[in-house]
Amino acid sequence: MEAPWGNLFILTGAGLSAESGLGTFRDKDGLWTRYNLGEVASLEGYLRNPSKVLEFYNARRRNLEGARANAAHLALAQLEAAYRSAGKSVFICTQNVDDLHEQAGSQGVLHMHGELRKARCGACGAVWPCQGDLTLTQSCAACHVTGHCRPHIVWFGEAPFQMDEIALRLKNSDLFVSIGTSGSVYPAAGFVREAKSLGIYTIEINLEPSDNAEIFDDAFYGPASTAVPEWVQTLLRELR
Ligand code: BJW
Repeated sequence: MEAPWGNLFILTGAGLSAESGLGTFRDKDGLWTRYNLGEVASLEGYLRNPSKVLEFYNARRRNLEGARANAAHLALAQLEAAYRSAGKSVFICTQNVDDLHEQAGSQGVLHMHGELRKARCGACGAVWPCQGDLTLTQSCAACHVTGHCRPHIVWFGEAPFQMDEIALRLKNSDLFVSIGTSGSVYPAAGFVREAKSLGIYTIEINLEPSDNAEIFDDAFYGPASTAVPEWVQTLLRELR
């Protein structure tokens, strides 16, 4: 396939951060093998037992404290900087709620499923940075209502963030790359089909074939910390 590309749309998932010690959702030791996703990742679960849901995300936030961007995050940031200098663009749309892309130096990352280090008021919608634990006794700094603080996370049944911006970026890209995602959660899992229908070349980089593997034009399988830097080096060589 003709390269180098002009505008890259990169979709990332839990597999990208797995080697930073954050774990995935659906692998054999994944979060959903230990927790009931309906209980901890839905509005209904939160309304039934808010303390349990806040504690689930408080523990995840604490776990994030020691996490460092790995070679895959760093390679994507390097790719973005090189593309920018060459007048091209790399857009990262992540399903991840960690901040490892930002830690690696990527700019303008879109977190379609929210961010662990932000909280939101369920009453007025105000969003603020959140480093420590969220509790039910906290009140919102904007509307002063107590007991409605929640993590700034997109739960099942809720609309992912900035879908219009995502659609626009996808339409304007000429290469779609999916990294470290099982392709089982929509709407993100549908992006590859959308890209194909727009005539965009598609690549998957994952530990193993995802649920959508047969749709991609090309694929590289292996741990993200080696597969992503190798792929990035190929693109950087083509750029020179
Ligand atoms: C490695 C690796 C290494 C490991 N190197 N790789 C029926 C049909 C279609 C849709 C639906 C349906 N029923 C319900 C729906 C909709 C629903 C949905 O998709 N459900 C499915 C379960 C079927 N979706 C929603 O409800 C979404 N909202 C929605 O659709 O609203 C309607 C709407 C759409 C558009 C516009 C307006 C309105 C919301 C989804 C919210 C997802 N939330 C979660 C949890 C919150 C965040 C958190 O707590 O952290 O987001 S679920 C969880 O899954 C998390 C992730 O972002 C998401 C995706 O998971 P991901 O990243 O793919 O992780 P894994 O574990 O699944 O895969 C990891 C992969 O990495 C594996 O393949 C490994 O092999 C690989 N890997 N180690 C490289 N070292």
